[in-house]
Amino acid sequence: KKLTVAVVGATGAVGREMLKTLHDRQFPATEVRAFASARSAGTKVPFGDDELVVQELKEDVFEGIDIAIFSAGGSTSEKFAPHAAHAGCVVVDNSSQWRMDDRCPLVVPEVNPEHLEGHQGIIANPNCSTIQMLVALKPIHDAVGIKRIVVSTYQAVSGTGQKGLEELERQTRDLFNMREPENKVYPYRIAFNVLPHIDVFLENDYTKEEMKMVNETVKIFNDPTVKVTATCVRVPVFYCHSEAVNIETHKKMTAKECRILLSQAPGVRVFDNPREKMYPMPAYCVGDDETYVGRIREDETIENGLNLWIVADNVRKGAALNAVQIAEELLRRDLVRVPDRNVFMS
Ligand code: A2P
Ligand code: 11C
Repeated sequence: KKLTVAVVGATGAVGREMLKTLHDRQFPATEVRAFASARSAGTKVPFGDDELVVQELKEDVFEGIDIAIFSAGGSTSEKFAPHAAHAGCVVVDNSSQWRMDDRCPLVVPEVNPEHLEGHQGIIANPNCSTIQMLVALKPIHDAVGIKRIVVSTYQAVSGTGQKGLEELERQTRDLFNMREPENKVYPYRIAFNVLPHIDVFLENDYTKEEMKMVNETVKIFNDPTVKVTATCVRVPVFYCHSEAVNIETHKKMTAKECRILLSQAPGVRVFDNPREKMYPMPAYCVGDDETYVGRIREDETIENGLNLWIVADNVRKGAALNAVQIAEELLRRDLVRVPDRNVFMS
């Protein structure tokens, strides 16, 4: 059966990984098309052993496309996703544009795949920091109920896309060559530095990235009683976000019980043996699909609490892989269709 898939933003850091993920997982597409801005039209991007010619994204390109996976920024999604849905093409969107829209399910396949039922044409892929945290916390929430989450992140520059990767590389080179590094992407130097600032500051003095973790968690868990507070930090690492997570639960769970529970959880790999110096680190998790969890300890300052250290490849599970898994789940559930093509056109 014919199945045409598009990657929008195919020249970007996430878009390239999406093409690689579709190929590696042998996604059953009969045709894959690559789109980006007019700047890249006619250039080529790798797809397995082949190359795809990049086409310019326009409003009328979606006719005949069944699924479009977007990773081209919020404004591109805002403008083009409704046209895709209008053409009967189901959108899986990696930007923050549609995440909190009531019409759009926000899905991590290991956590809330059932939210895909009844979708109206646009499905949102959560923020990378939220995805890896919830893959690890969902089994704990189901077992003992999570009351409160306190999270601090250590986020890689690839979260900013290709330009973030280039900035860290260039600044590192400049410093080694005794040149003053220029800040083009971040407000301050990222090489050999740490920035407690991701995305824009909001009225409440939190950043947008921090509030994404708060609001997306409530929507994905479908549980307004879960309290989340976050500090999001950019570190000079190319790939993989790390998170120090403290949770308070309704019922007691020991560290040992947590290790056993998570070792059976989908998408999770427990990597935790202090005596053997085993704990997850970005340099060793790059390119992997799993969310790694280590440093599992009981919080000795409260009755029912745990500390965890969670690491995952932000470009893979945090973006490309999660989006492709959503597409796979849509196929499995026979949901590759748009019931009403006008929902997003007003
Ligand atoms: P292009 O390379 O043509 O600019 P990253 O997050 O790594 O910076 O990648 C962003 C992706 O989004 C790129 O593929 C980029 O294409 C694409 N993109 C940015 N703006 C647009 C637009 N207006 N229309 C289509 N694609 C866009
Ligand atoms: C970062 N988490 O690491 C961001 C990237 O809302 O999709 C993804 C931003 C988003 O900078």
